[in-house]
Amino acid sequence: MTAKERRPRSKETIDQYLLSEQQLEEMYETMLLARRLNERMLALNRQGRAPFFIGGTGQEAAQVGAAMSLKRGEDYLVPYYRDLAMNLVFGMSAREAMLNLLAKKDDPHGGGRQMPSHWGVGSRKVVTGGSVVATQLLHAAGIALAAKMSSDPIVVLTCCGEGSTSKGDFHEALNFAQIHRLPVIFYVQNNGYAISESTEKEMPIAHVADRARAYNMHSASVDGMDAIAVYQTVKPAVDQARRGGGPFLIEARCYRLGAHSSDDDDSRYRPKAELEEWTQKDPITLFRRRVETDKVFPPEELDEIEERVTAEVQDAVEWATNQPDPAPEDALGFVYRE
Ligand SMILES: Cc1ncc(C[n+]2csc(CCOP(=O)(O)OP(=O)(O)O)c2C)c(N)n1
Ligand SMILES: [Mg+2]
Repeated sequence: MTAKERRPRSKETIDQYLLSEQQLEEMYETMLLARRLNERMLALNRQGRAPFFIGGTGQEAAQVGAAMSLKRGEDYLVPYYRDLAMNLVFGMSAREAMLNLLAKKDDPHGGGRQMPSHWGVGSRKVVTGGSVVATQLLHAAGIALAAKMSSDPIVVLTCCGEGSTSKGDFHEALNFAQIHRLPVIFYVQNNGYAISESTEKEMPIAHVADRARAYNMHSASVDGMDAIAVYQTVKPAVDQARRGGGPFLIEARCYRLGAHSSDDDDSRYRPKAELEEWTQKDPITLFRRRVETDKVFPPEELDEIEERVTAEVQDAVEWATNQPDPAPEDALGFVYRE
């Protein structure tokens, strides 16, 4: 019997968290799965088995807490390239994540023809984007406009980094969304850097959330290293947007614990002491400490989740490695109608 089965289960909501025990378990497992996948993906890149990697290490709480606020199968997710954990919440498996990284034929995000981390699966309402940052915010505003015009009670959540909020697309999207009071959440993961540039060099204000004032938009800034705080902030905003309350700008203050991508050396621009300081606030460690201290889960139950996740990632790598590559003759297909 597993530790979970041995423990008497409570169906009651854990009041202080505003989340059920099942949701808290999902939160931990998904954050951990994203972390272990990102670690393996970088290792595969270093082994020469994956051409490119861009990850969300350090941003798991920001992503999982926000994605869990949405209605899966109904609401739209218009993610950016670091949102692996959000995609896991929306139904992506570890095997699928590896199909995408290794550019395999059966990768549902583009059949091995797209860059890794450009996720999009129509049936899940996850919409793919381009590599040009912030363009997805306009797509999200458009989807929200269509929903409003057809009285469809859905919410669109779209993501970008803080660096992307200095681009025109961000401002156009917010302006349009507020004028038309669209059901869209602009969710900015402020991870301290845009490649090698720190936040002070990207924008002349301290908080991304302050940008909302220019558009008379609701806004919030939340500790993005705390998954529970993120959920408690994003969920009411999603509910409000669904009720016709208009858009919301939410900033999740987090930190990019890894390099920008597999192609950059962050030791050349990032102070070591700064990285060490933020490592102490690792969102997954913090979550585990909190649910252990509050006796929501006993340590052995969390250990079992860790073992399950490790096995899942190992299986995913082995399985995906043996899946077929796209046929070379398909390289010229799927561009024009055939
Ligand atoms: C318009 C445009 N300019 C530059 C780039 C190159 N680029 C890719 S990611 C990135 C950094 C974006 O930083 P931020 O928005 O903070 O997101 P983060 O990568 O930190 O999560 C840049 C400059 C791009 N993709 N598009
Ligand atoms: Mg950034």
